[in-house]
Amino acid sequence: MPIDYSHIADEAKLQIEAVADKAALEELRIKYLGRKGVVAEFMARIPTLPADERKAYGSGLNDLKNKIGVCLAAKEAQLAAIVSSAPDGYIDVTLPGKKPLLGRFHPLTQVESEICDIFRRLGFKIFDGPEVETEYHNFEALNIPLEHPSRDAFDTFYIKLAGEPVSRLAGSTGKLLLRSHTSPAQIRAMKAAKPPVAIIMPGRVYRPDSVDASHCFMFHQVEGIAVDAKIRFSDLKGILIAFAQEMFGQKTKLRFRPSFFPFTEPSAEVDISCFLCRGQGCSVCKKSGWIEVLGCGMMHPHVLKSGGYDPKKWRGFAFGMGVERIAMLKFGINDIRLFFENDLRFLEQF
Ligand code: 2NM
Repeated sequence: MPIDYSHIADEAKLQIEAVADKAALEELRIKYLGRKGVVAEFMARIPTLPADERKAYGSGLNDLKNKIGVCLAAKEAQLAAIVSSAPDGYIDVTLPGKKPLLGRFHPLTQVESEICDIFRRLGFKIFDGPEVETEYHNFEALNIPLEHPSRDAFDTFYIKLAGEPVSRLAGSTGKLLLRSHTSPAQIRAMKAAKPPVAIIMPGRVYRPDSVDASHCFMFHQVEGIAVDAKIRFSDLKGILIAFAQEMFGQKTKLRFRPSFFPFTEPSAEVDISCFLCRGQGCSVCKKSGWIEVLGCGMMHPHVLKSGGYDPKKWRGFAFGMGVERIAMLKFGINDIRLFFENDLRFLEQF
């Protein structure tokens, strides 16, 4: 019975021709012609065959061995020719290319940039501030009184300076802390610029929350302010509607609900109509048709004063949002911890 080894020969030929260096070629030689290689394995079966079949089987195998040998020799000669004819700096453009590993921005960076780009187009300037802040900038300047619960050590990371005990309750001022919102940087920006201004402030903020699917002790905010002589709540609404429609789609509707923040009066929380179910009710909007994404209001006179602006001459609006929350909504992510684990299987999806 003649035995057909041609598919093995074909496969070996393809593999050998694809090789680009001597080491890989040697690996293939061992795979096919080595002591424990493909051919040797077939050879080892010969004694188990009926005597009258051994000859045909053996000569077929010899044929296979020769064919592979010819391919190996041809490739070896080709590789040698490339090396010997290669002048310094020679690049063999016929070699298969290596796919470059493309980097990308972290999904939070992507969303933060998208938010900032929209406000930049609306005329806002981007400012930056320190993450280690003073109690004054983080609280007092923002009209957050000494006895306010957000000043408690359970809600703010205070920084212990050498030799200084950390008290649980922030009774005295003058301590350093990790900013719990980006607003303190806005006070600094106001002090550095004359009104009218329109500023946004992206960055990291810190709060000692227990970590779970929707909380982390560090997260990102984008806050903004606009100050002008006669700016009013309807300007705030217009800016936020324009932002939300750029971010979530032109059909997005906004709902302003009265709320309270120490630094704004009046204050509101803002819901967008659910971009998934268009208000019909789904799991993302918890069947309400609305999703909370922002807080906002008219700047408190105390805050204008802290920024060095005369509240009798100037008014301002302010707003703030969480970048993680918006990224989770946009990408359908259900656990905030995924952003900070740096698992490539997660990151490579964005
Ligand atoms: C919010 C909600 C409402 C806010 C206030 C200020 C500043 F600096 F003017 F005091 N910046 N951002 C603000 C107002 C932030 O986030 C939920």
